[in-house]
Amino acid sequence: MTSLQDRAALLDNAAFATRPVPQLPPDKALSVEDAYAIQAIVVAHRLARGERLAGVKLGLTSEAKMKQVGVNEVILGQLTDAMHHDEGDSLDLGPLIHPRVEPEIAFVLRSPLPPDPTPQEALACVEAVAPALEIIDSRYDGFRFDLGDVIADNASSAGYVLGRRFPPETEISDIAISIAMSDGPEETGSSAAILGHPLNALAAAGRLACARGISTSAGDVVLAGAATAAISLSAGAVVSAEFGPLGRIELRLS
Ligand code: OOG
Repeated sequence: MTSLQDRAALLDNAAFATRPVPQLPPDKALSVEDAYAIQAIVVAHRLARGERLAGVKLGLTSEAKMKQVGVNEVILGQLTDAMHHDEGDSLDLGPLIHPRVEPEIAFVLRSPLPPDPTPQEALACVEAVAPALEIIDSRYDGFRFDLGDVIADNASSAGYVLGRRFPPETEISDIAISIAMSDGPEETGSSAAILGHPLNALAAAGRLACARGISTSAGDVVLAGAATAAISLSAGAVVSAEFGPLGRIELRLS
């Protein structure tokens, strides 16, 4: 059995070298405990290279996503400042393996999330709500993984873009969301698909973060998880996502 450090180094190198690695065979499947320990080391490698923590993301909070990857549990990953892109940017796909994009609801925190908040208590920690795109990129061959693999791989985190910010009390319970690539594929869903309400995801982020010793702070971004299945990205295309009253986000890919 390779050590947790070795497994983390393997995943970190896979991202760095843009070369995927095989998922672990079923008889070597990681416990959730070990998987989060590996994630912590993967993130520590990024911080050692000068990146700063920027928040957390939830994954697999909608049926569409769970079905797409065959994993049925909500997972937590960590965001760094290097993953942040502005809407006007052109996203260079070169450093990514087989990136996908998904539409999300994001929260910007005004104060840390408490350990096990109700959705209302979590809302009290919010400075702003915003539509968002998340770029995911599995470090595993063929985007194939089990629960432990994907947690260890920092929940496939690779990038995010925030749209316009709205006040915390903005109605977000059932917003129609669609995402499309200029070269074809498209997905539609609703913010209600995110654990029934994105605030349930925010509360889950507080619970999961605390359980794994991850703290959140004012200014952090929390991504609530995708409302639709993810779409593969291709260079030269443009991604556009519509979030009804929250507006739209466009991202050019190069
Ligand atoms: C796992 C991460 C999923 C989400 O929003 O559901 C995720 C994956 O699909 O690679 O970020």
